[in-house]
Amino acid sequence: MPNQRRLTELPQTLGLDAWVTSVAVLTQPQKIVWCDGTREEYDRLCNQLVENGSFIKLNEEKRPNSYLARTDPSDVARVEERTFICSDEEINAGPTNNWQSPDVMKEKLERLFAGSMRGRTMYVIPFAMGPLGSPLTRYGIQITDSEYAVVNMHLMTRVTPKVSDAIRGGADWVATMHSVGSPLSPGQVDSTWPCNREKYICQFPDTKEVWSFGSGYGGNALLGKKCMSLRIGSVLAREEGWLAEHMLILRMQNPAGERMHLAAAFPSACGKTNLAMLQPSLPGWKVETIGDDIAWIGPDEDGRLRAINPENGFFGVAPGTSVKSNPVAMELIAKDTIFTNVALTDDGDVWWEGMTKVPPKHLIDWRGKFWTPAAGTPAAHPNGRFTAPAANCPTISPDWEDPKGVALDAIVFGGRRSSGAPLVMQSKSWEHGVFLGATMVSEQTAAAEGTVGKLRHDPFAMLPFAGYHMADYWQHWLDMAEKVPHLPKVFRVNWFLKNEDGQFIWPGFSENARVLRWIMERIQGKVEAKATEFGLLPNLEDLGVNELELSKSDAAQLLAMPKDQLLAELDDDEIYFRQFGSHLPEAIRAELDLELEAASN
Ligand code: OXD
Ligand code: MN
Repeated sequence: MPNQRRLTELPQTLGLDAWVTSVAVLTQPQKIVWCDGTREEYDRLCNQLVENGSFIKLNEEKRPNSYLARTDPSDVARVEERTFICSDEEINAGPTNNWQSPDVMKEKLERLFAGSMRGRTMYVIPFAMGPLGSPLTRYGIQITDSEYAVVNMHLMTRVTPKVSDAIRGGADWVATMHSVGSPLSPGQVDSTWPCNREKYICQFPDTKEVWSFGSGYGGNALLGKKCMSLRIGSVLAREEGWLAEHMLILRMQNPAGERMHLAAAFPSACGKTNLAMLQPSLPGWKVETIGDDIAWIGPDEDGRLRAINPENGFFGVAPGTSVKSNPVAMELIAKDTIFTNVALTDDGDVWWEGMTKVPPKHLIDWRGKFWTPAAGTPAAHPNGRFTAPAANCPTISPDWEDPKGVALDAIVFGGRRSSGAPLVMQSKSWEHGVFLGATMVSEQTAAAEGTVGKLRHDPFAMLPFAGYHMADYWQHWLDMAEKVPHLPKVFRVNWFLKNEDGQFIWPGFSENARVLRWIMERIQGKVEAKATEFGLLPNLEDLGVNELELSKSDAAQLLAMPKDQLLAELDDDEIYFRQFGSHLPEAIRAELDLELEAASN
């Protein structure tokens, strides 16, 4: 390789091939491989990962074509503290993002990337987010020195040379580069999970670039997902008049064959995958899965919002997934799956907390250590994951790759709240719906580094993913009212209410179908709701609560909104909103004032 040179020109100006060369000049890999997305390539890289000890091939009879990876214990989740929005102007990143000036950050990154791929292969992955041919689909290129990232990108995106051909032919693209930051000197034995203690996940929204350094895990390393589809995606969406959202998409069908489509935003690890694959407890009702994590939503010619899932697979949280909580996911991951940071059984299969009531007598835990139930530590990491192709999902909708997407009837917001937020509520209006999204609060989970269980504001479940000023993002949502005559109805749900004994009140999982049925019947005008100043509530009988074994007091708590708690939360929202200054949309301020007044009376 020639000597290193600074990357002064933008990828899109340089052109794809010259950019790839310039990255190689900087990072000094041993060789460059252009990925073709074929099965042969996937198998070859998986075999290579097995050979160097990074992958364990699972028992072919129990879990065909599947692998287990164990990360370095310091590289187990998204690193929000190390994630930066490097917009030209600091104000455009807004107060909820880490910001650094693009010039300063690029200088720092160039130093880190210099020689960072020595002794490794540099892969160039041409990928599409969205089905090829959809007007909503966008192209990206990921450069990476991680075979683990390549095979996961194979499952999560559409990797094809058609994308590089289209880019060379002038199509727009997002340039993303990734290095685990662990160069190899000649003869050095590689670690099974190369990474670097120093990590940077940097988005450059003005130039549509992503630079990710030091981590090999999930959203830090699979750059089509959070970095491109949400952080850069939200910026593209704002510029072009659409929405890039942290939402699942599903279709629900009633026994009469009538359908509704909904997109639902929940923070990471709050059950989006379970809801997307719901098996309704209600006879004759059916759910089809369209996506479980990201929705790209745009107006159509009929004045409606339509959504596509830009991903090609599922990167789901394994712990807690079981035949009871998500039988569909259990079938999905029965083959062709990459597991990360879960436990290995004696017969070469996987296990995690919650998969079975009684754990196996011994296991190898996610750190590779001998484990028994007496260990006192989880056998699987709480953010252990499975990566599986969407096409293997038994409930995948026949229309999930429809280039037009599906027309949305409902938008749902949800969080993990033990009290204060009722099981379900409909917004009073679009503006009130945006207010409900903006005031989302949820208990933190293991999907990101931080204190699990701590309540945090997570507006629209986009706190870690909005690529620009959060309050401007709310305004963009509000502006949809002028562009889209037939907007979806907006709802907020909370499956996680607990009673005084700390027990979950709502049975959840398949019984969540009762809430979706109510949402559908509201949209169809089939059921009444109780109007309150804070939103529209169901009548318990319309949820069929009497068919569940709930105590009277538990049932009453499902829809409780104690005014003192409401007031305290609204006061907290008011303080939270202060950081947005003059960017806070007037409509949001007005909704807050209305609720504050109502709660004080
Ligand atoms: C995810 C996340 O991986 O939100 O989807 O962390
Ligand atoms: Mn997510």
